Amino acid sequence: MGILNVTPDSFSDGGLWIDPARAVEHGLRLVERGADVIDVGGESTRPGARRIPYEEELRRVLPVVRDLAAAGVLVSVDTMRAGVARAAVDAGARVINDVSGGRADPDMARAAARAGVPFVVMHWRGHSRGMDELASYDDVVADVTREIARQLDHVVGAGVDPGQVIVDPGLGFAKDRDDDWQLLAGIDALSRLGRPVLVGASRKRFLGTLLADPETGEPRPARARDAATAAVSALAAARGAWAVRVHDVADSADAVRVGSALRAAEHRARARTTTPLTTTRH
Ligand code: PMM
Repeated sequence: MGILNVTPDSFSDGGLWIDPARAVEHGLRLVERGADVIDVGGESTRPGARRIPYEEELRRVLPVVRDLAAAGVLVSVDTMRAGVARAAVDAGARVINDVSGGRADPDMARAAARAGVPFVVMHWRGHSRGMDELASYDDVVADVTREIARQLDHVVGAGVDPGQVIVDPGLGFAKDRDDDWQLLAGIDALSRLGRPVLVGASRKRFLGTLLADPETGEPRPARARDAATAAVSALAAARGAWAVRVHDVADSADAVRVGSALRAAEHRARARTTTPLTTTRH
């Protein structure tokens, strides 16, 4: 899943694609580089970000969704607003990606149900301005899995087909960096909810901290975190993630192939060890 932030202030690509024509061009480039889905968002969710007006979000997102969909691209809309999701689906979006998992807007689950498209339910505890204070867990993997399961029940209760739900641990959203690593190590627990898992690690803080300058302790700048992002993509695919949401698509597309090949080899090896040692041939 290629990221297309049509925002002036996203943490790593803010301002680059605010012009709709350039945004569409970039989306098409990401498809050429191997993206299966382009995730178009008009509102930054970086830590501390303020919300933008509804009309502004619509104005940013709709022309880009419309043009990419018309070009045959599978478009996902990254929004917490039911109205934006509805308008984007009318304009051709085929996935709704709500970082709040239906919690920010009480109409979202119903809108997703009516739209009948895949719906990403991400783990979320609150809006960006105060989310860092909400990063408190007893056992982050168990707590996040339980909270997503509760949200899954909620959206299914509102009419969403459970077969259309994709779950996402929400790396960096009300998580500290150890939480992010724990959640990556715990993808299996999330997979046991029986839904495809989406992982969004691209250029996030926990990678910047991991790669900090050894002399100064300065985190690695966001745009120099793509190799680490690709490494996470390989590991996520090896652990059975359904998709990774990334800025730099080409390297992650290769990395996902590496991870998937490893996973397939592991399955074959397991199948061999569980096959009876002696077989009778007729
Ligand atoms: N992260 C961001 C935005 N949208 N959607 C999903 N499903 N999962 C994520 O982890 C996620 C998201 C923030 O990152 P960005 O500002 O680089 O887009």
